[in-house]
Amino acid sequence: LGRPHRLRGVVVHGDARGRELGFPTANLAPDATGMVPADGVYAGWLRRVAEPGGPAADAPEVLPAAVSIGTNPTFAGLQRRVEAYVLDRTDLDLYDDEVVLELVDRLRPTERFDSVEALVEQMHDDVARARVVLADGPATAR
Ligand code: FMN
Repeated sequence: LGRPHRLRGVVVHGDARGRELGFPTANLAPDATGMVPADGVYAGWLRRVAEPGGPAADAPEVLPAAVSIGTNPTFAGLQRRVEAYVLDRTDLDLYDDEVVLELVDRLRPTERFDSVEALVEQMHDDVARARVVLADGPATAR
């Protein structure tokens, strides 16, 4: 992607389906600022902004994530969503937090799967690839 795309927004409630799939996601409010790139699945970093409206650089936590941008066609969704699964963190509660997503690499286009099982299988693969992309850690001075 060259320079990483950045998106910023408040985490809102999605359809609460992600938890059932084994991949709970933080859904960004639809008015998230920043240029929303093409639909697809991305590897990136999620930063919790310490102070609402404050600088993202102050984020105490930088967490690796697999990010989905799209209408969730497998579930016949209509709204375009930006949602992030923080790797290995099924315990995380980010609701109402302001976060910044830094997209590092695009893994694939969004697809409509014929079954939930097929989607979940693909998500496991996405997570494995995101891990490889993010293995070197976040760039520090940006
Ligand atoms: N949904 C699709 O319909 N097609 C996809 O190709 C797709 N890829 C995804 C890849 C990842 C890594 C993640 C985290 C989500 C993906 N999704 C995809 C979105 C899921 O359908 C969505 O996270 C799930 O339905 C939960 O939605 P909810 O947070 O609104 O409950």
